[in-house]
Amino acid sequence: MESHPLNPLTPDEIRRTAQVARTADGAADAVFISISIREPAKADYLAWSDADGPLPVRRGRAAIYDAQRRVREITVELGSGTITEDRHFPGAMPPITPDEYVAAEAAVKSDPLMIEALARRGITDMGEVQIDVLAASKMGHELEDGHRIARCVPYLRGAPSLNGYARPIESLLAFLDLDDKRVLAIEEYDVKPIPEADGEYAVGTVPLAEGFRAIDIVQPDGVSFTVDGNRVSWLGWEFSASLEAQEGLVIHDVRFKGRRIMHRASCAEMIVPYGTPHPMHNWRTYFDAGEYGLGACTNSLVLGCDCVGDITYLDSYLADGRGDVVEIANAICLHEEDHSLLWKHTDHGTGQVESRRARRFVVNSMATVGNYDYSFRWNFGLDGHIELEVQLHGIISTMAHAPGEELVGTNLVDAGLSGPHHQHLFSFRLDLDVDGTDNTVREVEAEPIPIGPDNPVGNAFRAKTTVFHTEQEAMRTANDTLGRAWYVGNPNKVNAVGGQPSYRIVPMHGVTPMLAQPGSSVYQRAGFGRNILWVTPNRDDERHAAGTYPYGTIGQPGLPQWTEADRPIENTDIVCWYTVGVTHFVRTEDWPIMPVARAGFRLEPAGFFDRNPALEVPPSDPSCCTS
Ligand SMILES: [Cu+2]
Repeated sequence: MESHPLNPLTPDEIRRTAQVARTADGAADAVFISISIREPAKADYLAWSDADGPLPVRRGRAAIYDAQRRVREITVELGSGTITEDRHFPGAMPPITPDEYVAAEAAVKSDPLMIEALARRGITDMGEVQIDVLAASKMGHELEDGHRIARCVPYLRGAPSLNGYARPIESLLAFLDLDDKRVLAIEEYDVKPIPEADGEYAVGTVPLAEGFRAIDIVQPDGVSFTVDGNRVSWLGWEFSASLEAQEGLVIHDVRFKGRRIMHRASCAEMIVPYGTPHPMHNWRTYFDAGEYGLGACTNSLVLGCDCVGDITYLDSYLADGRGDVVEIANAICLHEEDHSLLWKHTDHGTGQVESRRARRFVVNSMATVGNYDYSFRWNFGLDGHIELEVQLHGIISTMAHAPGEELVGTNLVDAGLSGPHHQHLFSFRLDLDVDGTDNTVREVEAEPIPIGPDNPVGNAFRAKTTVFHTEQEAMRTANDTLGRAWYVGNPNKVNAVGGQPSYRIVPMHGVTPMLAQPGSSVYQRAGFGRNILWVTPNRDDERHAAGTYPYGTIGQPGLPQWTEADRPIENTDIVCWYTVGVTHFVRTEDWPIMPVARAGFRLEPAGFFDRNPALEVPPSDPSCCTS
């Protein structure tokens, strides 16, 4: 059987891509940033999937950092072993790769300046010190010019098993040249006492409660889905799930009951801007996708812990800096969950009860980026909805305080220890193809009608509808009080009642756009966070919301730059970019480890089906339909 064109590269294909890419001019000694599939153009893919066309040519794409410190993306045609593109990204810097992180931490720990600064604070055992290697941001510091730097901050971990975030060493900062693994300078601000907070949460360090009896999830007749490679079929749904080094979990070619809904969906960038003005913290703005890699930081999931029930896992294959294959076993989990009621009614005349259980299909992967752990979950429902949920786990970033110090932009979690305010803003790139490739987006929100001839008794209200014609009209924020939602429809098709078959994007949880000021560095560099919605015409090379390589960027790359042209977006192949956000005012309950926080959005059919598409769901038990 032929391989599905959207399957990620196999280990052999990764090795072949690396081997051929090395033959490019000046690439023999290059460091590999990532190796992934160069996906077929949508037209070629659809010709294959929907029109019996030929299988698209299989291509790999190697992102490299060459000996002349140039970032390039080399496309390799795998069949012929030829290079078909060698694209340069002038001025771009690569992300911090996992192997580089380890070397960087070691370099800071062995630096004489750092050793001396710590000794002045009474810390002489470097084995007790933890160094976080943090993406540098762009703050106008002289060392940012001409160097690919990281800002590195120390914590007093004590024993290796202890939680270093309990003991930040304020205010000490090392500037590391990531290319040379050399400390360029250290900076010190106000020295503060090292907190003596208890940060432990692991088994054996906290008392455990009793009374928890087992919950077991069983599917005695087996699961209701099948998986072929990366392609999943489940009760009318079909889609592919795979892992990409930068974006993490990618969902492809989503169809329900045979109709196309979305060609591609992924996390196109995320930013974590911190909101305290202290110079030890005011530069902290992490692009966790573009500066670290959500795929590169993905965990192996564990049955019975991360996922419970009858689980199917997909392994993933990425590349390390040498171009060798890295296997992430159990990178993606696939399973069904019971999800309360789907629909129910008790006929008050006859007493007849009809109820149906909801179940949902969950695709989940999880990335640990420094102190945070993000779970990306795509949930599919029997009523045709898709829900994206980001779960935020992990340990807050911490800050130490002197007794009596005024707190600005941060909340205490323990004596002398606080967690600065921050946001997590994730940009989801949604290449929606609702019932076809050409779509139009319209905003719908509630609007009261003034009392008058159209509304004589004052009860009436309407669904105010605004069609977006060009990109700048579609830069929008959420408005929960008006129930604002965005309908993506196919204007070339008509449903049973004369409307456009549509899916609507509905915000879940409150979403606050970026709070950093227009004059700030992060407002420019992570401009996607200014809006909750953006709509652009679909372009293959507009994949990452803040540019492909955000490390050390200046200006406002990505969405703000592309949308300056104010291109038409009506009845064409469009991409919606939705900003999922959490504004995190840290609570004492977030210490020493956070209970899960959630954010996300839903895609709901709205005039896509002519009736409730879940009528056909059978009762789960005979007692669900009795009078
Ligand atoms: Cu947070």
